[in-house]
Amino acid sequence: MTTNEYRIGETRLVLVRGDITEQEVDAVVNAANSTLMGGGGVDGAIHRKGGPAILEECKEIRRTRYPDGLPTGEAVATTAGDLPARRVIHTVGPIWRGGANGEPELLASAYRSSLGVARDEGLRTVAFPSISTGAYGYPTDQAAEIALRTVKETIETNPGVFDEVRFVLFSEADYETYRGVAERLVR
Ligand code: AR6
Repeated sequence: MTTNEYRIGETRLVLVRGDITEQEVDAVVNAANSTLMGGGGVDGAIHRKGGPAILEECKEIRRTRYPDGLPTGEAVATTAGDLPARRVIHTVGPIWRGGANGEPELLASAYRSSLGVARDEGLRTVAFPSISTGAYGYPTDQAAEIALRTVKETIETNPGVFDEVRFVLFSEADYETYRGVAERLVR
């Protein structure tokens, strides 16, 4: 298996090439949209493999907490249904519109909020996909820079909270992009 491991204090930062739905972790993060009603890419795979219990809980969250949808950059947790993870943390990354419309801050917020939900629920191992770089069109090199910098900062400001934060990259090219940034930022 293709994998690279780094250390930030007591926390492992791991890059793996693989499928987010197969991760045996406390929480997998879903690259969702504001409706929380499912979609393609990571979102489609999570709902398909996790089964209907996830959508049922998303509907309840919409009804009770977010009638207008989950805002970009925020995160909520549900059951992971039939997935090997314990929980799914749904977050919404920004749609790329050229980069001058708050995209970097919103993407950082999606990572920070997801780790905040994990911390609040005591979820110590968390797996992320590359948020916003599929259907939402965020350039992968720029997204990797924000993802890794934000996760590193969040781990550093929350010592002892996370055992492992894992990035699960679907393609070899994405994996190499994240690895190149990690070698510079985390090494
Ligand atoms: N495991 C890991 N990574 C994956 C998987 C998987 N099973 N499937 C795709 N990727 P995307 P976004 C990669 O489009 O850009 C949905 O319709 C993919 O190659 O899933 O945040 C939602 O409902 C890419 O590198 O998320 C939203 O409407 C990365 O995951 C919208 O797409 C993210 O691609 C969100 O778009």
